[in-house]
Amino acid sequence: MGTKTVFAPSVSAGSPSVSKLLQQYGCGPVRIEGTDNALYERHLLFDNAIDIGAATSRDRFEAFARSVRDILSQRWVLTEKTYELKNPKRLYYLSMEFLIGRSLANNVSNLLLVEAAKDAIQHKHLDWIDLLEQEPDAALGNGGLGRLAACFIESAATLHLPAMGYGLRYDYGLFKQGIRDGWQYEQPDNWLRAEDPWEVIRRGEKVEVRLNCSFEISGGSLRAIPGRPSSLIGIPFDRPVVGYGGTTINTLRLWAAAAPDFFNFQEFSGGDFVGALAQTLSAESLTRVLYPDDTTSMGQGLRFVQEYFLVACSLADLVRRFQRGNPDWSTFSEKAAIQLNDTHPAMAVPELLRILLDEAHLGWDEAWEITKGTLGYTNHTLLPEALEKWPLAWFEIMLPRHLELICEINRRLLDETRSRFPGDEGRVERVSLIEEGAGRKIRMANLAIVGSHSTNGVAAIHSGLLRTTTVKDLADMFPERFNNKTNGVTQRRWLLLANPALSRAVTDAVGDKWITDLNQLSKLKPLAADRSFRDAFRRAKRDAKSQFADWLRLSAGQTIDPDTIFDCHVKRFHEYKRQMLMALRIVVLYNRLRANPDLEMFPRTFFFGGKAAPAYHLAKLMIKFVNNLAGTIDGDPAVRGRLKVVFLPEYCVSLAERLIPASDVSNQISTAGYEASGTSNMKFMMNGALTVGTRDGATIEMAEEAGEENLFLFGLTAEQVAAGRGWYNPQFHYENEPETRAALNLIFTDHFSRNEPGVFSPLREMLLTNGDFYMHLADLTSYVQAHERLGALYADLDAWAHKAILNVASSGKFSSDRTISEYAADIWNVKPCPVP
Ligand code: NBG
Repeated sequence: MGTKTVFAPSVSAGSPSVSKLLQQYGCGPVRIEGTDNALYERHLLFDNAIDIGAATSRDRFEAFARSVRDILSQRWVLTEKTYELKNPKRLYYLSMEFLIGRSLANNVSNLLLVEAAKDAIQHKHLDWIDLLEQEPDAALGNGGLGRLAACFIESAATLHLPAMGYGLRYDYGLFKQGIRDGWQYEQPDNWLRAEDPWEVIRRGEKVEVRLNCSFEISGGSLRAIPGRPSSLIGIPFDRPVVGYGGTTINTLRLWAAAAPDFFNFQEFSGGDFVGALAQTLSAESLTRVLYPDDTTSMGQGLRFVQEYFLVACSLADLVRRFQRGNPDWSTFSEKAAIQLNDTHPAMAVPELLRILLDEAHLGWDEAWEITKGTLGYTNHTLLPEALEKWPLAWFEIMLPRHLELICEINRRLLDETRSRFPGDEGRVERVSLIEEGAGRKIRMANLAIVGSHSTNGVAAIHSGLLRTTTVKDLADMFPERFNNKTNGVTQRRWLLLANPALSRAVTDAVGDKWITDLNQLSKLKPLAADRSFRDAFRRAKRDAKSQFADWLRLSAGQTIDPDTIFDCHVKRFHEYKRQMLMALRIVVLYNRLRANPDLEMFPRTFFFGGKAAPAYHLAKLMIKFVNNLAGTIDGDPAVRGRLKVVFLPEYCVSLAERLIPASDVSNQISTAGYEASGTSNMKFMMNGALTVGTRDGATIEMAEEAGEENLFLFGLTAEQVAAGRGWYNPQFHYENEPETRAALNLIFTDHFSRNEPGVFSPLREMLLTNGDFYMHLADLTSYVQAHERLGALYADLDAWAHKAILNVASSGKFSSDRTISEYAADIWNVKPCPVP
């Protein structure tokens, strides 16, 4: 693995000379390395005052990353200055999650400094791979929702939009996943153990957040002490968000919680030393850790305060910025658009209203119009267990003013409902912001919809279902607010950086404009039939596969054969994502091979990767099953060399960047109607994998773009799933389908759990006796058949390459540049503000 594997030279063609670039970054004669005042040497020696000869890999990484930050710093400052000067409407993206991954290679690439960095590495005899490996993934997110936010802010910067991300600076990101005896165990992700070279702390811009109560935190849970107001301090940490080309460098601002520095000195000197310090501890605990659940709302007090803290800090900050350049509050929504990434920051509705009423002293009507005009809300899931509802009592104790405002919003909403739909009390109950009952709750999705001018889903089918089922009554009342914005991913990270061999082949064939205009890939369509392009495509895939195999051998001691079909299912473990459906398919194949050793079948390697929420026992059991399946198959000489199952622990952004380019097959097999969009499906498509999938989420649109004949779609549609709810019975499939029955029997007779009898019986309940809510058995047969068609195609190398190339060529729509342009035009009304 040499340095050539990381940098895609495709970008050097036609890119400006290094000296010109350094001028763009205002760096004058300062060089990255090699002279007395070069950046790298200075950082290495002086930042930590170490002997250069004794520097560790981590020291070298930090020095290199800081050099890159130095280069971009003046542009970064200039970007903000330009916005201050031109005073454009700005976009603020509020998200509890930003799943950033690593930044070094991405920043170097987006700054167009690949060649310069290469030179520096050569002169300094640095090991680039080793350097990159020193950077921990910034895993401040769970999965798709957080990774989407990271792609979005990169696209916004590339499109020169005056945009800013706001999130929380968790001391601990998503847990690290280990596997012991097949079981997942969690370990803290101490990603800030060593100082992060990208972030800049801005103590001068701290904000104060007031709450109407105080807290005690013990054993990870929060106890509120009513009637004793307190405040928290939000300290901003800024990270550069480099747009491709390095002209716009936006900011991701992450808040860390701290105790106020004026905190109770009286108590301190009065002798309550421990009590006073404990206050600091509890304040800082607030942003200590990311909640590791992606699709459940857990109703924890600490999370509630985290959400409010994000909202309060961010709004105070952006309001302060607004006031610097704008004397007139009435122009607020012409100067700021705020997008709420899911309901997590939905407290922005009452918070903004409060600011406009209590601080700007506007009247209700004007304040309310401005609030709605400024806010937009994105829904990311229809799963009822994920729709946040917070106890009204918590608002009462912590945020009584906000509760008062919510009640007034609700009173007006219900009045309007009653006058528009007289006598329809059922509807009134459903649209209400308050769920009545023993413990009254605030429905955060209703609040976000009512308090904003736009509600969007993340793929066409999902936006449709949102409107027609999940929040139908609100959609009836405010139809003009509802719209769709199909997700996208940034091709800079997911193709240019992650897949240098394919990027090069693409650029050689159609030029490099695709880097900022992914629709250019459609020029590849005619080349699907071109022998030399097919060869180049195949070589690129083969390269990526053997590189992945090398990496797996070196990092985990696992041997895999790059000449098998790489058949992948990587995402969070969840029943609806149906990892068990893929596992059942493998058991069916296993049975076939055991019964008929001469069966013709192209050998396959199955990859699973993903984490389960720590409290989601069934998902953890699914991980255990996959691991046991892998072990049993490995130990069975009957299928050796033909089937291999690999569970990849610690699936994260960096692992996705290695695996996706190496994949032949992408499994997108959620129960139709349950995966809002999916985004890895797009990454696989861009990288030339073929999709086997249900008609769900954005996979439907992928098939529209590429032609259904170029994907392998199967299974029940969302309508069929919904219609089958009343009568579906998995027992029918068990009784009438011999292969289904044999597969389940093998599992239930402990073939994969010889030493742990009965361990998988909850899977039996899930799949069979408890009704198979996600309808695995209904789709198993057609799923197996879809893969048979795919296997037959693989035997014809040209036909396979043809389809795969057509998929790459049709992936243009799934750039987050397209998605962000749509948000900017339809929801935000934010225009580019190029930095000179
Ligand atoms: C997830 C959906 C995915 C979707 C991403 C990004 C949540 C709550 N939702 O299907 O499950 O691709 O959001 O929109 O994490």
